[in-house]
Amino acid sequence: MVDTVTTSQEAIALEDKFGAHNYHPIPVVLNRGEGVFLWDVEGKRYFDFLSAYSAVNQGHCHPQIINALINQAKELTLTSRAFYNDKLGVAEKYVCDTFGYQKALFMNSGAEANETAIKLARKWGYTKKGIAENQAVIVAVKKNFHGRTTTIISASTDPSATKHFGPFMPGFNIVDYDDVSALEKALSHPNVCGLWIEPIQGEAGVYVPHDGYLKAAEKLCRQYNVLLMMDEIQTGIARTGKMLASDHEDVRADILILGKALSGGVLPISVVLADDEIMLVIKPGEHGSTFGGNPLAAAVVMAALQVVKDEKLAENAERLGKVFRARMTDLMKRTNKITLVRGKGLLNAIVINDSPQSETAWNICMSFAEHGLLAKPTHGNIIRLAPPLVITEEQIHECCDIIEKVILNH
Ligand code: IF1
Repeated sequence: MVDTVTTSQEAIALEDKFGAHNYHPIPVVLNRGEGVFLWDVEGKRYFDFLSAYSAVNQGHCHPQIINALINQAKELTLTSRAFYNDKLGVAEKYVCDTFGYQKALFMNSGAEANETAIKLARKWGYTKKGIAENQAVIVAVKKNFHGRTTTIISASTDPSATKHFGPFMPGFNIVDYDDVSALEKALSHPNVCGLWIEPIQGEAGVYVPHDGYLKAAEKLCRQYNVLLMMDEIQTGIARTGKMLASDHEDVRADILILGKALSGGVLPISVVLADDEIMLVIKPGEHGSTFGGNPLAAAVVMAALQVVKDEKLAENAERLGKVFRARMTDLMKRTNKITLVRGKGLLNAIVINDSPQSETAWNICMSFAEHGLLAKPTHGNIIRLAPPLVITEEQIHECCDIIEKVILNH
């Protein structure tokens, strides 16, 4: 008999006793999601202003995505890549046509997609750029977040991601983000095969680089024959008001890395996109994963992306992001609690006027939850505010009213 929980306290106690303590969640226990809303086990309704870290851009349990999942799940869920299936090629064409690349390599988590990008860039460096074996260097930037594997954290500058997890993978040179001269210096080194960046740094607190930074990075990569590896796992799939955040500067990555909302939050699906000259350096048997490109994921990813297109979610994010930031900017004038609001589309954050070590942002998020809105601080005093992209203007104002009420009374 499977135990069920009937109260939040029971659920929290079970996780505390039997689960690893690798998170410190806001103490709400959710059991239903629909669109922009989540409900807890006591039946309280919340606006979701985290969107599972931008994985449910299409809204929770979108019926078209769920139906694609159910219908495929009744037919075939997994064959492994030892054999072909009738969905993978169709999904590969769909994502290649959607984002304008020649080849797709499906994986599962975002971290796996980044690991795939690292292997692609390195092997391209050795076989195409002529870098000496095991000498390839990937340039990354400070305050990056690309996942939790030991190779990925080898490029991290966040002590909470790296302390006591060494030794680390060599072959990364870390430079300041949003600094073109630092890029020029680093990319000119002949052993550099890739530049690995996020177009907006999500975990760092929705740090938006200066206009022109991405375009300058693309130009320097072309100049020094370096692959631009763009991690759009959090910023992609319409979140920032364009299908890709790179689209705001008309930048085309050599290796495009996607995840999260690629499945609408229904399954772990990630994909790496590149053209033949890069993607074909990996030969049969050199890379893959048991579930990568499974027919269930293939069916889901096409439904999830079709929803983004049909419902014009990028346009909605662009328009309502401006409405949201205008409300927050207005709020900022009436309180000293917020020192900054920043973001693009519906990926935004407010910076709370207190030290990162303080409990202020956490307490504000606890108060948000009491008022029916779920959000969580990132790096202490920054609160990321990122609702599903299906939100309406009326709901944006309702949520801004909640944020305003909490901040002004805090
Ligand atoms: C956690 C952060 C966000 C990502 C970017 C790759 C990945 C992520 C730009 C890895 C994942 C998630 C991971 C999750 C919390 C969340 C997060 F706080 F960790 F940093 F969103 F900002 N590139 N981000 O944002 O993808 O392997 O998780 O599928 O680890 O706590 P993944």
